[in-house]
Formats: sequence, C-alpha cells, structure tokens
Amino acid sequence: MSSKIAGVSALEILDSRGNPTVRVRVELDNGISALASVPSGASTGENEALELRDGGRNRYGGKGVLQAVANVNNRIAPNLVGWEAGDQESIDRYLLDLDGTPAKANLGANAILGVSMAVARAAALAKKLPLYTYLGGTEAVRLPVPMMNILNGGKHADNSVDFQEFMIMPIGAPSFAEALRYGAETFQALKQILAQKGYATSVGDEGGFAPNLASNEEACELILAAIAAAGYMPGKDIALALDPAASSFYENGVYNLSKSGQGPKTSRELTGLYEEWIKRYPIVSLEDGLAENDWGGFREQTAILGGRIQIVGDDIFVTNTRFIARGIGEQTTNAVLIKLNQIGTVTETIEAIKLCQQAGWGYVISHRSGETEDTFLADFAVAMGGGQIKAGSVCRSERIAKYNRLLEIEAELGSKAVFRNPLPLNKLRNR
Ligand code: 2PG
Ligand code: MG
Repeated sequence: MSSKIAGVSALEILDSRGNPTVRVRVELDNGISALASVPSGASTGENEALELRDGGRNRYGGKGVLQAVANVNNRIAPNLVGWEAGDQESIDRYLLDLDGTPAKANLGANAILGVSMAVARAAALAKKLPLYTYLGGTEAVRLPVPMMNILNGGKHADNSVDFQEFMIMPIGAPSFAEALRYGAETFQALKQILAQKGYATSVGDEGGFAPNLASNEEACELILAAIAAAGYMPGKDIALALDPAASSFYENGVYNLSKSGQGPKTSRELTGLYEEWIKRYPIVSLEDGLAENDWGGFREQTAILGGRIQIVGDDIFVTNTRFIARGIGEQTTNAVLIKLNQIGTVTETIEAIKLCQQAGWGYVISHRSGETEDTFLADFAVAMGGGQIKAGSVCRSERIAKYNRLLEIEAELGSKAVFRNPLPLNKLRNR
C-alpha cells in the first residue's frame, strides 16, 4: 500500500508549563494521519538545536511559536508532499538541507522535530505496526527502568534545593508495571512524610515535590525514609539517581550552591561531595554533576566515580554525535542523556544512540521539563532498547501519559517483554 505524504500542517498548542509549543499533523494519501508534539526544556544546554520562538512582547511574553508553525506550513509542507513516509532518514536529511544551519536556526528545531516525529508515527500506522516495533524491529521488547523524579529543585522549582532532580529507580522490580507501582507508592509515602514534617507538598515542573529543605542532603534522607515507609529496601529494590543540572549553578568558574546556602565549590570539591553521597546513599546514576563546559572536571569525575556509578552527560553532549564522539574518546562520562529536541530529528537521535551502543555506554531516553500529552518517548525508549527512561514523577498527566503508554506496551508484548536492571554492576559492591 502506498503511504505517500499528502499533507503536513502545524498548530501552536500549549505545553505543561502553559508555554506555546508546536504540534504537527502528517497526512498520507491512504487516509492515515498522525500527530506529534514537541517538548521544551528549562535547563537547556547552550549547544542545543535552536527552539524557534517569536520574540517580541505582544504574545505569550515572546514565547509564541507562530514562526515555527508557519515554517512547517509554508516551507516544509509543500516540499514533503509525495515523499514515502517510510523514508525517515531521507526525509530527515532533506529537512537538514532545507534548514541549512548546524543549529537548525532557520526553520527551528521545534518545527523540524515535530515533522520528523509525526512522519515516523504516520509510517508506523501505515505499516500497521506499533511505533516501538516500527522504529526498533521485532527485537524491541525491552521495557525501560523508569527514573522517577520525585523531588524537584534547581531551575524546576522555586525552593531551597540546588540540585534539580532526585530520582528513584526501581532496579529490583520484576516488571515495568511493578516498577511503576514501587515508584507511585514511594511517591505517596514521601508526601506523607513531608506533610508530617510540615513541608509543602506542592509539586514542581516535573511533578516531584518541591519543599524548602534545610540542605540538599535532606532530600536524599527523606526519599530513603519514603522508600522504607513504602516497604522497599533502598539500594536493592529502589536506588537513587541524581541530576544536579550543575550548569545552572556554575558561575564564574565555581559551583555555587546558593539556594541551600552551602556555598561555592570547585569542580573537584563537588565531585568529592558526590563521592561522600555515594558512600552514604544508594546512588547508582549521576547526571550533569558538573557544568556543560567542564570537560576536564567530568573526565576526572568519571575516573573517580565511573567504576561505581553511571555518569551521565546531558548538557555537555546535547544528543549531538560531535560531542558524544569527543566524550567517548576522552572518557568524559560513561553514559549519555538522549533528548530528541536537543538535536531535532529522529534520525540524528538514533545516530547518537548508536554511538553509545558501539562504545558500550549507557543511554537514558529523556523527556523535557516542559512536556505535552504526546507519548512518542515511551515507544522510542522501547525501540532503542537501552533499558532506561527519564519521564518525571509519578504525578501530572504529561508525565503519566508516558508511563501509561509503557504499561500498555508491556501488556501488549506479554511474555515477550523483558525488564531488567540496566546497571547490573550496580557497583554497590565497590563502595
Ligand atoms: C534535564 C531535563 C529533563 P530540562 O535537565 O535532564 O529532566 O530538564 O528539560 O529543563 O532541560
Ligand atoms: Mg539533565
């Protein structure tokens, strides 16, 4: 059956923060149509592909995306009519050429990614395949272990916590559904503990609690208490993962833990602090423990901690093969955070993942702090098979949508579904 693109159109919609973002519809000549919505970050890396916003003051404080929408409707759409939707790579390459800039500054990465994702979804529908099978083949049967961000700080919350994300990772769960249950129960237990202590139980951008705590350490202590209160064993059933998002508190050559009042630290001192934490708490993964330009610091951190935990680079690599290749060469980290909108096409994102696979590095498929109800990410994580997804807390529908889709995929795969700890060394033994 022919599945040629008959039309492409875009709409300005709102994301989970109430900011505009792009939704793209791709229609095929066989009547099939598919939608995709683009997420948006707050703690963005400086080398990310460009998110085109209208600027000015008249609409949405300058955050409108009508220009990106117009680029889809007027510049991309007429050129894609007649293309086979299954030619994802050619279409993505064509979009890169049409844009013609390294940062996708011409058309906007938000315009390009919306098209790229909607094309993939339409092609999967045309082939009558679930998106994860279309993108990953029949061997795509591995469900990711969720990293659930149940306590928010940094740029994602208006509180006293410097580190952006305190995540729980149910590495001991037997299935995705059980992992999600472990996470949800711990989240509810944490709510009770916070309330008992008189802390706020309102949530931050990714659905984690955002209390004003006395220190960054207290966040770990409270989460460990919640894990135990929910009936799980910290480190065995549920481990911790952190994303300090250190670029956001790096100023003039120092790391300034100013929200908590813990003061300035050098790169080496901050790695020393993480090392202490790793001894005290069952942390298995540390993302952006240092700032995006601190290549030397990362390398040192990986040399010191990389044998014990997963060291993940987010802002430093921005899902770009150029930076990931350098990181692999220099042993900068041992894992990469993967975000579709950091690079801007499905094809380039897959290329970034292939580099990680070749190097034996871990990779975590990630949402953004500004999300929509789109569930592309869930299918993408299963398709790419890396065994890890970061999709926020177990609260707020834009986060839950991804988890619910993963429940659906696990049920659909039935006995073929695989779920296992992606950090088997788990490396606790070296502590
Ligand atoms: C991160 C992300 C997602 P943002 O730093 O990893 O959690 O945040 O989308 O704001 O960059
Ligand atoms: Mg990050």
